Amino acid sequence: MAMAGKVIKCKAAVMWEAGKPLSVEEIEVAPPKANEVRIKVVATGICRSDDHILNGAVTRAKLPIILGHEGAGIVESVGEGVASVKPGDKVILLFNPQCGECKHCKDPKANLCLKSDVGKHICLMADQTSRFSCMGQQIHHFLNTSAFTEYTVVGEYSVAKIHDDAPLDKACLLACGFSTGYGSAVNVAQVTPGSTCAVFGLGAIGLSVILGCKVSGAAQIIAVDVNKDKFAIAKELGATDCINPKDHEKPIHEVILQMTGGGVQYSFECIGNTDVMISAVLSSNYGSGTTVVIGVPPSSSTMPLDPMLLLTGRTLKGALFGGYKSKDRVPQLVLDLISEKFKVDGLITHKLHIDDINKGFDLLRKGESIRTVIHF
Ligand code: PAD
Ligand code: ZN
Ligand code: ZN
Repeated sequence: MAMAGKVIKCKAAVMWEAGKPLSVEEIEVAPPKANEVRIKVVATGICRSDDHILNGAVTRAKLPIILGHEGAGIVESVGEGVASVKPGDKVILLFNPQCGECKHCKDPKANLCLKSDVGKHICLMADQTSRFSCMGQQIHHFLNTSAFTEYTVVGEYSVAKIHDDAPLDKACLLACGFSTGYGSAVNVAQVTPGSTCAVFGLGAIGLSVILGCKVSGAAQIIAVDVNKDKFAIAKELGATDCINPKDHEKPIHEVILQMTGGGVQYSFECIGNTDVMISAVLSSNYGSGTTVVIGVPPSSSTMPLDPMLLLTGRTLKGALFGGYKSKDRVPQLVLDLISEKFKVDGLITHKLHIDDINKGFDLLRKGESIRTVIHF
């Protein structure tokens, strides 16, 4: 490849400061070092987890930084020792990596690879340096991925080769939103046929939970959101009931207990609001209910929960990336997308050029978009 081994100059959206819009700049992207891969990003979704950093609710990332983690693209060049991908391959970025060697990768029940930067926020490559610079300044990496740039560099454990027929503008949602939600239902909760479910928050995550509940054969799927504009798409994807806490005087868990004669078997928090996490537990069945926490709360949050709720047979769990081991499972999910076992089209409401990325964040904050997919 023409640029292999050389610095590439390209466009990227840089976050210099929390609470300010991203700044689209020309940056330099260094070539990949050993066990690293340089990728031309083709499409990337805007996830609420990017906005948590940008709006300052989550304060752990190092600045300046290139956000974005829901990306798909094509390998440009590879460093020494890379065996699983080659230039020209279609790939998906893995914010939740799979190195295959750490204690968690070797545990069939765990999916949180120790190479993950979630909760650590080192925001650098494995050798503690960055491959990005802008106007002479080092720019940090986000969640081992950084997708709001035409070219990015990631460790080999943070990228999966996918089928050549994959439509990258849709497959990018499998890098986060879709897989996280769908896997939370299918994998983490293991929703059973004929069961009752409640899904709190109808963004890409919550709507993908609905898809997972439906494919698992749930009989009742109650969708909860404060924005009634989300209800049409929720119904289209499989929700049987849509309820808005603003329409009820009593707490929403009491409404759900009444609707279900004692609570749902599975509830999912897909917002990142600790009060709603408690509502989700309170909505679950006495004796057997399971609640899965997916939403990322603001930094330093805690949650007062009556332990009697757990003693009386409820289970509270949480997971990243739908519990999937990413490098193993994402290529399979892409095959299911190609064969139309599921569709993500309904989740993509907007497509914007990287120059207009701040408009994408405005749409998300106003509740007008599900996923905006950025192209370059
Ligand atoms: P989103 O902002 O598109 O969707 C959230 C939805 O919740 C919106 O429709 C809101 O209207 C709704 N909402 C807000 N407050 C309330 C409330 N009090 N009651 C009911 N509904 C409410 O976000 P998203 O779908 O992109 O992400 C959802 C969360 O999941 C967010 O916190 C994100 O950071 C987290 C996430 N987790 C993982 C993971 O691996 N666990 C991955 C990706 C995203
Ligand atoms: Zn995400
Ligand atoms: Zn690992």
